[in-house]
Amino acid sequence: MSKPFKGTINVDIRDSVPDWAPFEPAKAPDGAPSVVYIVLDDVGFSAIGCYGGPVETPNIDRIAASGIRYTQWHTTALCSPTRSCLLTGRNHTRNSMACITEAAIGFPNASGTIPPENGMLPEILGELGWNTYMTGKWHLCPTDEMHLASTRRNWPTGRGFERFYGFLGAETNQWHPDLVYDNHPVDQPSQPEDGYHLSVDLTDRALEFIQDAKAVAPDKPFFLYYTPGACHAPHHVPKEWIEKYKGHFDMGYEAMREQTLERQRQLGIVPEDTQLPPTNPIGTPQDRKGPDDKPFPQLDFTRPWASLSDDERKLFSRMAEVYAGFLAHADDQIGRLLAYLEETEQLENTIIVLVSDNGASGEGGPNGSLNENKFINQIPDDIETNLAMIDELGSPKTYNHYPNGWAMAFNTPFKMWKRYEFNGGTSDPCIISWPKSISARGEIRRQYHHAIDIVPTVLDCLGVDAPDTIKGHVQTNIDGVSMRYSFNDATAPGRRKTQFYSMLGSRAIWHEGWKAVSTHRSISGWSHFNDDTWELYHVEVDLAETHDLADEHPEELRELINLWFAEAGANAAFPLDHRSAVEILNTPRPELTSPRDRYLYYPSTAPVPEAQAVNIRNRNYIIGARVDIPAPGASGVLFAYGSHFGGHTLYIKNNRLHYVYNFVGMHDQHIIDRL
Ligand SMILES: [Ca+2]
Repeated sequence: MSKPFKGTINVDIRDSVPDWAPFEPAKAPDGAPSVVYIVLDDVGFSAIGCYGGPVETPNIDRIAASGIRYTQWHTTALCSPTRSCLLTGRNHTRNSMACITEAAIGFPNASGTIPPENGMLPEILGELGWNTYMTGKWHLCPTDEMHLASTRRNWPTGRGFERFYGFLGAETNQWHPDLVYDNHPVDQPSQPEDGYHLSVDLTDRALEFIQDAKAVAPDKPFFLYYTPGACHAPHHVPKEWIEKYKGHFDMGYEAMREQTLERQRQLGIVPEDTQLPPTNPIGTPQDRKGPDDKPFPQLDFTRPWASLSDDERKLFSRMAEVYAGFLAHADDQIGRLLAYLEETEQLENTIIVLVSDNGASGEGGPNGSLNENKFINQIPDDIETNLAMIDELGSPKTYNHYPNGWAMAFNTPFKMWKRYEFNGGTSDPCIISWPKSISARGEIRRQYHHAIDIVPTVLDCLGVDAPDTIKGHVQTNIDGVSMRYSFNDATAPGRRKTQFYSMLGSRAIWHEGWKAVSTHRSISGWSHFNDDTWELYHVEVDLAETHDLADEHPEELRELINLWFAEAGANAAFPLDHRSAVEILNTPRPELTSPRDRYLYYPSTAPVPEAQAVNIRNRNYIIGARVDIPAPGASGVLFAYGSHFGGHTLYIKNNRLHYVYNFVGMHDQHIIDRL
């Protein structure tokens, strides 16, 4: 609420007394800390060093060494939903983010539009005197609002960020990203051959944003939301980072899981007696079918390492090396951020929260891929073609993802991966450091918490109450609880009692150390939710969900399932959507303009995103271009859509008109005609 004017107003200013208080922007209290969120993508529980992983992450480990890390911290099983929790403190379904924004449906639980009544941390802190910056992945804007004719209500600048540099969607090419600066797309500042990589660019901008304001107001604190594309696919990284890991994964994913578990035991990340669940814990296409004889999709089947050919092992190992290099490179960029904060003596009073947004990703399927567009179009990757490209993996020539066996390994000791409500989808690293106030150094915390608890934790640390209204919108209650009680007390009883989970047909409920979880295969189209098989685990002592107690405790299981329905109802979780990816992505959605027969594009305008661009699939079309050719020998592109990995283009070269149709990067149809 604005303050009342307490001056005196008369006809003549000389007889009047000013009062600036109602007009001044808020100032943060003296000595208020800055806040940095570092949100890694699809990194899962056990890739990074301080969680026992095989990837060297000295900078992330340094954050852990100067603070605490949680071993029972959780997320939703996908990107947008978790990010909505991290910024609002509400459950994903209450944020209308039951799934990713691309999967929006016309229901309150999954519209892809976070209600303004669920205010975001930057909206709160910006009004209280913090600068608010974001660099990286947003993924909280519906697809039909990611263009220049759109309202910016769901862009970062529409939700409280004063400055933004990054990308709006789920993923982007790390060598050639779809960059947006504040409210419009921009070209990348340099090319890969000149050393460009998105993780570096995002870090440059983060430092620039902070320094720009510090030059003017050195004591003004900031909130930085730093969300690199790493390590979501495509796994892109300079080759020297990949080479560091040459040979490190030759033992295969099952063996790597054993090694990681051993390190986790030594570090105290998991109890000594933790056992590994089997590979393919919910079945395989050979031994399991859904209701109505629906098949178990191939995507979520892991091929045993022993069954692979030598060539396959070579290729799969390289894919893990690329991923490891990508993560190590991201860690190096985090190091630049830390070095800046240290040099400028800000590190001591900055609250750093580092998390992964969900478990490691199984989207590469059993064999991995060199071009995700093939996978999306259900075209199997061909091992010989991929092997021929092995030295190019991670370069601008690939759009790659590792096989799901590595997702299993990077989620050690858990079952399954991203999309699933087993701990492999939802149990993630959470590291918090604030040297000025957290006295613990490198300690482990075992209290059970969730992404919704981060906003209340930050507000608690800053001494800020969540506002009743934000820009006139009466605020809803926050679901999360503050984790601050556990900062300096490893043995404090946990303050979270219950947490419900729901993602793409997979469901779970955690309550006071026990967890019920359905084995419903995600995006299966199986339906019959009332016939789901539920398993029961005492996760307080069985983190890896290896001893199903459903038969021993049927009444307790029934109570937990009932609690799931109660929580799901309270959190507006229905309807459940577990249709196939194709059905979900093709759901009719509102469009600003309806499809037309004629699209007119002008030179020198901004790129038009795919969802709004002319759709030439499965139809005849004519491309006409009115061109002035000033002199013989002119060349250049008239129209281009897509990239190296799929698309089409019309251009002039050597006095000839060329048209290329590039089907998912594999079949070039090339027509040449005279001008
Ligand atoms: Ca993610």
